[in-house]
Amino acid sequence: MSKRTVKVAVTGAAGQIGYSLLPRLASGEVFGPDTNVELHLLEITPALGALEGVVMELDDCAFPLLSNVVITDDANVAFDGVNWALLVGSKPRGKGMLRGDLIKENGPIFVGQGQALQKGASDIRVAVVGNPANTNCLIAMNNAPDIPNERFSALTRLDQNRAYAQLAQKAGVSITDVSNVTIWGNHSATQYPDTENAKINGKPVIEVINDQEWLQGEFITTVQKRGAAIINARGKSSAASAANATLDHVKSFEQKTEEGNWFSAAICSKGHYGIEEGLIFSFPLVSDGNGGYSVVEGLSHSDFAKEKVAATETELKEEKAVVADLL
Ligand code: NAX
Repeated sequence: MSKRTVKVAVTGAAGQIGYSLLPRLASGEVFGPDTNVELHLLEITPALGALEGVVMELDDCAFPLLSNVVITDDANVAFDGVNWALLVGSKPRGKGMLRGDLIKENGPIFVGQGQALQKGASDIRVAVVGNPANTNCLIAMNNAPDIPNERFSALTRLDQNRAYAQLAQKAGVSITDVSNVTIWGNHSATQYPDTENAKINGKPVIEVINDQEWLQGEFITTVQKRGAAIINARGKSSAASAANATLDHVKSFEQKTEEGNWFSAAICSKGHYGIEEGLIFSFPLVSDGNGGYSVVEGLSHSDFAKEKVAATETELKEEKAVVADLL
């Protein structure tokens, strides 16, 4: 029987996240041993030489499932017929640059790419990693009217994974003992990593880590500011962990969610939990394993949580206002 082929576009493929992401995509770990992977790699023209070097390394990995690699500086070529588009490429935040400046710099990239995404396969799904991820996703989604809104998502999985690691370390348990952590809102310092609804070995987190001050203080700020801490320590932003989270994100949408658990990703709000419709907001999600997913409803929020969720929603509304002319 011939294998099916999944076509995956990766933008910013010559960057540091791309370098960690591509070999793992090509290895088959995401789509399984019965699926070939065709990579469509997009870069800006000056980076195409470096990208050729990365492709030489992919060749030298001799991955049995990697059926073809396309490299291009044209988004229309990159997204032609793809089933997944991973939008990683964007300009990094320069020294002294404000978040608003970054949004304005990167926004136009996602206008052109949004239009080109409409060349994708009829089942195309889009995951935005490049920052500011939620708002870039909002721009791409609004410039791709032919693609249903629910096919767009932005990455908050790195935040979720960071939260799992912090909780497991604090409680002295393994990662697999932690479940049901939610990241609400924006992939930024206003995100709200929610432990009120999370569990450790099936028990509410507060019963295992009996330290409300830590859960509402240091834990949240550690997760919110982890990206900056890594830049301080490493001199470069997170790459291996960001690539890993991107793969986890795709797997979570591809596979049926484990009974009773959920995962976090930013998707187009339909008004769940009172969040403004149309914002790209991170929610707890379950996937049916057939391309469909839904928001987990009915989770409770304390006054503390409500305030945090409102703050990250406010930030997303402000970001939306900055890019209003691109939507
Ligand atoms: P790099 O600067 O190493 O790579 C970015 C690549 O994108 C470069 O090779 C550049 O040439 C390319 N690029 C720029 N404009 C492009 C365009 N119009 N079309 C195609 N490619 C283009 O950054 P890297 O460390 O790989 O990070 C990529 C993005 O991920 C950044 O925006 C970064 O802020 C963001 N991150 C997002 C995270 C998340 O959890 N959502 C976490 C990690 C990371 O900070």
